[in-house]
Amino acid sequence: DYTVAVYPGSFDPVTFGHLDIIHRAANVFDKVIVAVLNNSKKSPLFTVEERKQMLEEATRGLTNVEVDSFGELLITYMAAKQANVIVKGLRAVSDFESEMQMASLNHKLNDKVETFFMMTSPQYSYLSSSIVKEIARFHGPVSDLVPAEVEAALRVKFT
Ligand code: COD
Repeated sequence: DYTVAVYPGSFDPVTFGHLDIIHRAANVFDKVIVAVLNNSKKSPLFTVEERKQMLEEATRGLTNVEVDSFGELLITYMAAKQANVIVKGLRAVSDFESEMQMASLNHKLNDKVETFFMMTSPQYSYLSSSIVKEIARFHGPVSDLVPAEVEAALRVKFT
């Protein structure tokens, strides 16, 4: 069976924590679609197009990874893509509650869909897009947290 996995998120912006999950998922599943949520309740720093472009650049070497966006229920998007697996990353216990809720709800909406969780690599356990934006806003160093293109894009936003 050919397994298509969707890794959904805001990716505002993509970090080394996200990229670690993408690389590891690409080793396990036949195809990984990184799906950027369009129309988030959060007001994003980067547009969907900007977020997609940064993801595309960062995943260029990965032949079975595709970058896309979606603006509907995840489960609706997955059906259109004929994907049955959702990939999520888990950092701290604090991620667990909402991820558990989403996984259960998505499974209720479509019981063919399974959510697979990957534990963060320890060196990225503290890393989130919000913390990156916070540091960049105050012109702190983010080169260990995000790819160089993202660092440059953050510098532009915050000058
Ligand atoms: N290490 C490991 N994993 C990480 C790290 C890290 N350092 N940083 C982030 N992650 C993981 C997150 O745990 C998450 O799984 C993923 O990467 C994306 O993270 P974010 O922060 O970019 O994205 P979120 O959490 O804002 O994304 C939320 C979704 C877009 C997935 C969710 O809101 C959704 O599915 N919305 C669509 C509408 C829908 O279907 N709603 C009902 C859902 S039940």
